[in-house]
Amino acid sequence: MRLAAADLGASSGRVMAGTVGPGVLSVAEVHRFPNGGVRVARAGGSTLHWDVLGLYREVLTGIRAAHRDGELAGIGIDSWAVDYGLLDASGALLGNPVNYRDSRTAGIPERVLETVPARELFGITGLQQLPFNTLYQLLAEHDLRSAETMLLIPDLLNYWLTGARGAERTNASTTQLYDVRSRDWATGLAERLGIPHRLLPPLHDPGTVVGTLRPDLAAELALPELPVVAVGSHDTASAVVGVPAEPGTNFAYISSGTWSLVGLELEAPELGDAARAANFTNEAGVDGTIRFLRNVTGLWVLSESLRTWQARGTPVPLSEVLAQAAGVPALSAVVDIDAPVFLPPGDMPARIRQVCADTGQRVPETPGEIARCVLDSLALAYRRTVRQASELTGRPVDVVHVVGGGARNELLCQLTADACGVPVLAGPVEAAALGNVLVQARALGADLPDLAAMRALIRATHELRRYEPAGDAADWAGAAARIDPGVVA
Ligand code: LFR
Repeated sequence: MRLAAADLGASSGRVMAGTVGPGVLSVAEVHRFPNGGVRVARAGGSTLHWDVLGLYREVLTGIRAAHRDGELAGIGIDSWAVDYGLLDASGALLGNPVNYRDSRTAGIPERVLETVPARELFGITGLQQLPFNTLYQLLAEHDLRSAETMLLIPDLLNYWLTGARGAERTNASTTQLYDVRSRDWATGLAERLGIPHRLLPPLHDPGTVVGTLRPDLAAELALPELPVVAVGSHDTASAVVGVPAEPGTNFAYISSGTWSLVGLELEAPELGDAARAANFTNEAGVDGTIRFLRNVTGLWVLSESLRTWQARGTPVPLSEVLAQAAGVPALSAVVDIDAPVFLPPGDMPARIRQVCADTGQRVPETPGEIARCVLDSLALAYRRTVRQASELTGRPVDVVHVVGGGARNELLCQLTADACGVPVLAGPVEAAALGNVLVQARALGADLPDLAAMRALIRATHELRRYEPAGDAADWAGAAARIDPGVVA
């Protein structure tokens, strides 16, 4: 069975052609395109948007390209979470979707917490506090009166493909308007905060066929009226499907890309005070699982650094930066990579230097030193998060699976093993696309009864790379104490 999987990340999107059959699983990229924020002026400032029409066009180009090389049986889209388009009563898009790194929600979380205390909000939604949660973004809208429906990005693209509107559960669970226990919209919460619940469309599970390509669109693209399947439409949910863990192992995962999503797969949400205080989230996974994880600022800081050097007219290729970083002594300077200062786009090398100077450390200067600081700091954040996840749930972690683009970064994988003190199994790089095609394949009749079967197929068809922990654990404990003196190693 051939399937088109569109996987849209914050920095790039791609359409992959996937093949699934007994003992067969592969994905091949047929179309890749850049993505990112587009800043435009408004009265008194500017807003950071996405180019959602451009993304739709690229997805169509990719689907056509995938079909050209062999009959497709279905289409599935996953993307980053939380962002959305608003439709009016006629189904027309109202305004251009705003990028979650825009600052429009400044001050809003604090206001919400005055109405709904943090403990209550977490008790309902199980969600981490991030300034860009959909709830906060909706409250930053100037006017919701003309809006009839809110569609998260993959649901919006599915709507344009099929004409069918709905909300796929894994992504809906990132809105902070979803009740993680009842698995329904938290309509009471929405009403209390002044968000009309008509905005929240009917929910469906990953694996639902949402519709078929609109006849006029199919004709325009010279495609059959293919089924469009709601996959784990949150990219992280698809990536977690793609974590090739052996049944019965105590594993943590890191879905490593623009963000690093670090956590465990649970059967039920963990809604205790300690989880809330540690800012863990309980996002819905495929097949009723819970993604108990924390957002660690990921390779974003490195990609923004590369962008800064490029803009300065001193571009350095990633491979060269990483080679230089490997030669820099370990843990010379570390930062709390999750600090809010690293969230908005901008000159990351300058911010890193500033933080290192402020904390009395050796200030990294060269691209290699900056990159080393980022990678050491990421590994340190992984160490902290894996330990916290284990403590909060009482589950040991014996292995860390790294999936996504970061699985290619050998230095980072080794540092992750060293910092966490357990082996790292790296790969597949294409976990999100694989999770996307596996859920589609099952919806369209493939014999993949559960996550275990899907993961077994990944293990049988993809090679993983193993990194054993090395070095002195005390060095990591010391570095942890450097950025957070409250931490007891
Ligand atoms: C990763 C991701 C994260 C989400 C962030 C913002 O691509 O989807 O899971 O917290 O992007 O949407």
